[in-house]
Amino acid sequence: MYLPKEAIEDFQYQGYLKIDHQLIENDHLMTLREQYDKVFAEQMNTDSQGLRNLATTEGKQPQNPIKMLQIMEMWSRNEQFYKLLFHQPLLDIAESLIGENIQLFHDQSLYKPAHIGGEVPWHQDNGYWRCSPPNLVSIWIALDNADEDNGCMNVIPKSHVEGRLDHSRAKSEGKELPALLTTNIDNNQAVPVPLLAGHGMVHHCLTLHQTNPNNSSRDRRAMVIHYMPVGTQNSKGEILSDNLLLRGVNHFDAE
Ligand SMILES: O=C(O)CCC(=O)C(=O)O
Repeated sequence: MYLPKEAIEDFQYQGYLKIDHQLIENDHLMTLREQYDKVFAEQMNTDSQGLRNLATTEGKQPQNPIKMLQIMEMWSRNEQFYKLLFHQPLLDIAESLIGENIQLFHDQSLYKPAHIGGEVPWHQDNGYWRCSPPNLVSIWIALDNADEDNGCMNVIPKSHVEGRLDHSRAKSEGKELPALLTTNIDNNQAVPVPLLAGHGMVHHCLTLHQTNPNNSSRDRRAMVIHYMPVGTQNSKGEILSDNLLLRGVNHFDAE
């Protein structure tokens, strides 16, 4: 289902949009949760670099109980997450916002376990990526109900119009978090975006957003897919011609 004109205008104005319909039906959701847990279990049992704890500070901290867990490129690890890239309700939203020729920038799972889930500080995605033109969009999908108690998304409406801000290494109790960037902002304007499981929200790559720690007794499993229009360049000015084509045509594909 393509987004109606009013929803597209709302996204363009606010820099984010809470999708008003369920994106992942219940049976599909159960399968995704099962496979999500399977990938995490596989990664925890190997020495691979696949699983990162973004809450780990610089220097050895073996006792660090806080966990903001991330696995990149879920699509390359599990067939269900590969199929999710082509899930029509998601691609229809992406097409409504960035046009018919869509490539994957990347995907990631972001897991805040109950009681010990760490935060993700304020940032713009393009503070990390530095892509141009900055027209990428991300669909954040709740696999569990996500609310203010277990770390739903918070956004600063209209922040995407101010361009890319300077980011620096985030810190926790004075120590740097090597995997996380942040930017100084006044969060009085922050708006929480609670979502039921199977629902999603979309944000622009310049929209400021953040998630709080999960001190609740409920897990918060989420999946994010970052989409880019064909022709997007990386920070070195190179066209990302090889990224997976999800819909439409890639005029830059050399093959
Ligand atoms: O899921 C989270 O906790 C953070 C999400 C985020 O930063 C993103 O989707 O870009």
